[in-house]
Amino acid sequence: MADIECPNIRNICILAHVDHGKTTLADHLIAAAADGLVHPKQAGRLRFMDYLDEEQRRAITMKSSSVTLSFNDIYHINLIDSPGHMDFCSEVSTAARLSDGALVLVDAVEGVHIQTHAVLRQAWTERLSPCLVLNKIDRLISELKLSPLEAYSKLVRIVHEVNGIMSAFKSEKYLSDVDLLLAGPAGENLENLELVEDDEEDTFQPQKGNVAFVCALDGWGFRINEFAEFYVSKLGASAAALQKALWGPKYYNQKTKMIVGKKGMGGGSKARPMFVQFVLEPLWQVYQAALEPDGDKSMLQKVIKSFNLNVPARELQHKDPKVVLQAVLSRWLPLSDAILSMVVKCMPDPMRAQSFRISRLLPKREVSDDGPSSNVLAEAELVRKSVEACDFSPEAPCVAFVSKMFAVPIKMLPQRGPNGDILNNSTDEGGSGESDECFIAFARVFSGVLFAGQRVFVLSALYDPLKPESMQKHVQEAELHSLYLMMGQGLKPVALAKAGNIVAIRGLGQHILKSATLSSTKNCWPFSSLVFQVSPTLRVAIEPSDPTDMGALMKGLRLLNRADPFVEVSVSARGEHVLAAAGEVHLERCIKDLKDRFARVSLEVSPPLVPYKETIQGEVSDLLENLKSLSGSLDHIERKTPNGRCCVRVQVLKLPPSLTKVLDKSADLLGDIIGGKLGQSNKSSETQRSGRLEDENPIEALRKRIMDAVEGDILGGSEESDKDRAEKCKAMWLKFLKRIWALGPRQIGPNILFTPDSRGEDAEFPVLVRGSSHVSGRLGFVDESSNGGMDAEPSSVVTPALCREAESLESSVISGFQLATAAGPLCEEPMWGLAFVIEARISPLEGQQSDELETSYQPLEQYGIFTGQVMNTVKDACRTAVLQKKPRLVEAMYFCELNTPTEYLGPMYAVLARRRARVLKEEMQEGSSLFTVHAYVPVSESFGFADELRRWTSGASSALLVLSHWEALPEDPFFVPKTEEEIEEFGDGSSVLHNTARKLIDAVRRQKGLPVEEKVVQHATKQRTLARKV
Ligand SMILES: Nc1nc2c(ncn2[C@@H]2O[C@H](COP(=O)(O)OP(=O)(O)OP(=O)(O)O)[C@@H](O)[C@H]2O)c(=O)[nH]1
Ligand SMILES: [Mg+2]
Repeated sequence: MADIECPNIRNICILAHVDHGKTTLADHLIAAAADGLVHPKQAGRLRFMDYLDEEQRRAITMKSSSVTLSFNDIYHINLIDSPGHMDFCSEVSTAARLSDGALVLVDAVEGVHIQTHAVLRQAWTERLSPCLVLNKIDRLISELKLSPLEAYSKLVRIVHEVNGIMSAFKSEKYLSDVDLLLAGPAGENLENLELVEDDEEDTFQPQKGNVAFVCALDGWGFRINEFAEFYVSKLGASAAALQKALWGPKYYNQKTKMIVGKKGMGGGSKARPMFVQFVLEPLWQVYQAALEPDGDKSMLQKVIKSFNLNVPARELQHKDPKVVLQAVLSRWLPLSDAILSMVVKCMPDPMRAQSFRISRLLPKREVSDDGPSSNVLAEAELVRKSVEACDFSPEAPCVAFVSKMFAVPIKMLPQRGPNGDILNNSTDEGGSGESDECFIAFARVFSGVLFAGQRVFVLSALYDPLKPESMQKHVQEAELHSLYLMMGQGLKPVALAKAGNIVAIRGLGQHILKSATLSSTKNCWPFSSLVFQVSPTLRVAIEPSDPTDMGALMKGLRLLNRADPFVEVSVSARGEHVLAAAGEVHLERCIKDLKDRFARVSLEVSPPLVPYKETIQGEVSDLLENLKSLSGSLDHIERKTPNGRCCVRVQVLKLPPSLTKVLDKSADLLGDIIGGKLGQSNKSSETQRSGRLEDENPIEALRKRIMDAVEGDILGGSEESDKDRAEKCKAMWLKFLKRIWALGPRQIGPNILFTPDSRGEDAEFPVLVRGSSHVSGRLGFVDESSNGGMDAEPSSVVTPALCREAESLESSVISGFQLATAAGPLCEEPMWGLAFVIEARISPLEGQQSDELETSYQPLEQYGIFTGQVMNTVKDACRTAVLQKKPRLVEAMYFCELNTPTEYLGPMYAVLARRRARVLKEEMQEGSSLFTVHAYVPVSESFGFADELRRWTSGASSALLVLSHWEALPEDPFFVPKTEEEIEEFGDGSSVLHNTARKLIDAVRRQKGLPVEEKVVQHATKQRTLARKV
């Protein structure tokens, strides 16, 4: 590796939707370009990169892994195969970070799918140079039986669709660039506008050579370049002209021997584009000749002769026509040559790639470079420059990025070092010697040279070289034990790795949990964090079957947490060990790993812990009614503290749904704003360069989103005639936004506590706990400084002491609200999208009890208890208020994409119906018998969904699930038939009702150990008394 020049290195990954053929393609590349790892005969069937048992068993890739190829003896290609299943999409992020180019595969029959979108976005965000590979061309011929012309239009459509996706990303960037310029200081912008690149050209163009047409299963493939060269002598045109003409509406006029447009063909009906005539038709002929019983076998001989192919007679005379076909095609159009020459030609070497990936990898930091830190900054800038240049000289600062850690059994490690010396693998880095697993870092060197035995700094993503306190927390020193080249599962020891290479590093197991930056100097910024497209949502509780194995389980969970970049291990509030995975397949693999490798004990796994929320019924159109009742203060719950000194009145109403969504989505940002981490006035001129409004002034952006949400919901939902009402309603809401006291639960949730209206009076409880619109202030809805404005209470019983007491009770009211929103009345799940107005009033102590003797010490002693009482009363009142306002259960929904052949539509719909799914759209895929169906499926119904679907459709349907949104069940969980009609329809309630909401609530309550109202005997017949007759 050491003697390969940087310009001859390529780091690439293969990305695609699940099952589009990534691993099959990798097999062929490995068979052709990695010495003896895969025999050419096995290529395409071995699935070399799927070396885990679980991957072979399920036939899907679950992790990304790399292999080093050498092409034409000069190029050194690091190839990373990635998984396509949604559950493992974090592995796509880790693969993309280490690569410079991406081969994006699309199944020519199935076309673009959700994961295709996701991987294209990943490639775009990581600034990879993509090439398109249209795979499974053979299926167009032998399965769909399309004519060459039909196949051509299908391929054109796919290329067009993929380009459409890319151009959407580009225009997003274009718009944000323009925004940025327009937001800058006035005057100088307009002329700069021309600098913004409006790249209208399609990303993928077969004429440019970045699109390949392949059949990975049979090992053939081509770009139009190969055909262009072949036809030079036959058609008498230059290769460059043919290259341009072999795609798109270009025709060859046989008479004039000219390349012409459609018009030039003079309306001849047999005219077909050159790609069809010169590329697809010969291919189709070869297929027909080989596969059809009466095929013209001389056609094969013709191909063999004209291309001078060396096909052994043994293979040509094989009985299986497929073998014959493969023998000819894989020699005529070798797959690995087509792909690897495309990689070498269209993908950048590390030096060029790093020069434009730098802004994503190490974004420029805006810090003033004066004072004592200027040395640090100067060196950090030097490091950045050397990453940008991919400086691989030994003197350059050494920087590498570890994108994930993975576990390898120690016995699998190579026994000998790079020079043939025997390695001592048992001396493992402290701590993990207790297990048989060793942790290896999957990394890329971006600058300098990394060598075994080197000492480096390990910087976590939060490290800041300018903050001394960061030095202790976010940086560690480590020694690199050994370096390896990865050959799929195999590791090949190397002494050093230069910038621009992908390596595996041993010796960091104790220092890195998931990802990190390695650097030879502390004066270096950490690389930007990886972007994951989903978060782990499927949670289960785990415990050992034998309680004495608890220690082993804890150790196992620790190891699993290290070995899997995406799993989350935590301890729940009730002390359970909770494992969160991305989906069922991922979860199953984690449990298997725990049982067989990391913990090695038998485990009990709970049914999935499905998260729910609780809300109340209400439509956007009801909002105005809600608001009216609020000011009339009729519709409230009143509770008193046990000591009778405080009276709490609570009203609850539903927030506009879009507002709830905005609050939920911006939880992190809200946390920062409310916690005071983000100030109001960070709109300085330097930060304006960094990007859109979001980055520039997040508070402003959030405020705008909140206003838009309120406005959109209220005005959007109302009819033309209701415009007046809607306007009024909007004005009222905007007023309410000035009264936000707190959010809950955990200070950031999607529920709001409004400050009470101070106008109401109450003789018995004269002093109001007013609260403050603190959150409104932080969000900029009111001026924080002008907040307050408390005028003295007029009444004579109100003493300053009492006012102070009321003030000190504010935190109790907030705590009560937080507790209530964290655990609703239905099944103690968090509340969702509710607004509370809590009016807590206290009465003077003396007024009531001044005659009594205890008065003198009561205030002191009662003080602590009183705050607790207020808190509990507020909590109870809030929960009761929700119960009174038609409570509803909210469940999480998956967006589901299904693909089914027409004949299995029936069973598929049956499965969907059983799972309470809601179908959004169904679409026949053009030119095939496949239906694509989009639906929402509740998370609670999704377990075993894919398996059931497979069973009922004999494996012909596939489904992919992505977490989508929260949705309230319209059903009333407490519904009992009352009117005559209802009783007629549903029975009198004594027989089992089909109440899904109630069933779900009871299941959660049972899981949490809460009381459940159950009738155990449902159809009891009168029991006989068995009198004992003696
Ligand atoms: N007919 C045909 N089948 C193919 C072709 N390429 C791959 N396949 C089949 O498609 C299936 C999936 O192939 P894989 O290579 O495992 O797909 P993958 O993209 O690696 O799948 P994941 O890693 O699970 O996302 C296998 O059954 C292959 O045999 C092809 O060119 N033509
Ligand atoms: Mg695969």
